[in-house]
Amino acid sequence: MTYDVHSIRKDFPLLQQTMRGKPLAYLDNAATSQKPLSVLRTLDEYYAGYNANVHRGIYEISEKATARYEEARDKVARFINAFDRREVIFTRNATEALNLIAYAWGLSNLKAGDLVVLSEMEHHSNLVPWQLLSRRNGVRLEFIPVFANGMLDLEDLDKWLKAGAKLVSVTMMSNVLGTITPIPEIARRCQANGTLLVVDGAQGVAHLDTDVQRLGCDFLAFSGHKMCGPTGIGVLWGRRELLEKMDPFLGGGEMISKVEYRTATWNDLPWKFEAGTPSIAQAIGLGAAVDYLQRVGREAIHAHESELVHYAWQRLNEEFKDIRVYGPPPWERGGIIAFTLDRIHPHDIATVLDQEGVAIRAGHHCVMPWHNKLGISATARASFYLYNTREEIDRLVAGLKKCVKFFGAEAA
Ligand code: 7TS
Repeated sequence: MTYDVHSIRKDFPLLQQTMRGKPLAYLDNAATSQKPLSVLRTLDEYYAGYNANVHRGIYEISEKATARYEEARDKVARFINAFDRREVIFTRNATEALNLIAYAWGLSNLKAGDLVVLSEMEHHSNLVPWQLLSRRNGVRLEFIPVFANGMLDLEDLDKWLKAGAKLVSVTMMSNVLGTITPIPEIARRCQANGTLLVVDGAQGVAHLDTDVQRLGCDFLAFSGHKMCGPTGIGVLWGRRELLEKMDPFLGGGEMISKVEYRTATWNDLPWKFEAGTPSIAQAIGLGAAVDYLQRVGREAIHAHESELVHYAWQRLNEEFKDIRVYGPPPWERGGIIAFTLDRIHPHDIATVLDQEGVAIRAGHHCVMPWHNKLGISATARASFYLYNTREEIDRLVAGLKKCVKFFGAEAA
């Protein structure tokens, strides 16, 4: 079956609009994705038809809400091939899932001097929680270097594993360089050493066929809004034996079994980690997003994005002599491409492109330390998803040409 991007675009109402009077070319998917009608309708149906709290009401609409919420968990469990549905915990986003691991696992399993290894290209969400942990209990943080071609130095990882690293936490796909990290290989090395592996799947799960059993990691964190789902819903997947042993992250309703004034016992998995009223509509909406992505097919989506990034990489390098494109060659990356143009600030690039109806992001993309390491304050970044087209990349290139003409002439 051929990939029909034009019929896919029809599923996304937001893509039908104009921006600054021009058709919208939405190339900021690493920040958040657009939502298909099936997800929007699912949210509407919930609020208009069976809005009620879950796990507590003994009446029809509450039972329906509970059933749909738990069905969404089953869908997510199948989507990532979890061993067991109880391993899927709903959070607000990937950030909360990563914080949950740092607090609930890190605080009770790590002590001063224990080694936690991250990479140099981590998003702040997979860096600051570990810094907070380090401030509390004195764990030591070390960083696997990223080569100039955007790949991780795995020999350096081996060095830290040999030094007794207790936990490694790395991204599945870099949100700046687009690098697809070799998680199964990293997992093999961690396992052989008895080291836990956390994977930040905020970018990866939305774009790559994800099977936790094949990845071989111990925890995986991701966000619904980057994979056609609503904001306010994320997932922590973890191995059951680890989750069972962990203390809760947040306390409150739903996460308890029995409560007395001075003590309480915990609910079973996964609810032990879902304190308070959860993001009900959003979880059900995420279930609809999973259905949608599976209908299109994740391999087909990845192949489409890969073609787009090949095209973008080639056109950017051909058309601009003063361009610097960061990260690995297109065959080793996802649909993310960050670049700088000599003498033109990335924010100016984004502003000119906005006038052309092209939405990209400029800035440090919450990966400040990597930008600092390179001595740059910002990059411009285009990021693609299942509904983007070659014509939109042509419009990106045309907009950049205007930009070069405008600012290049001014700088000369
Ligand atoms: N990890 C990675 C690799 C990310 O790219 C992001 C968000 C997060 C974690 C955090 O996700 P959240 O849903 O919890 O916020 N990345 C971006 C970005 O690149 N531009 O905006 C958000």
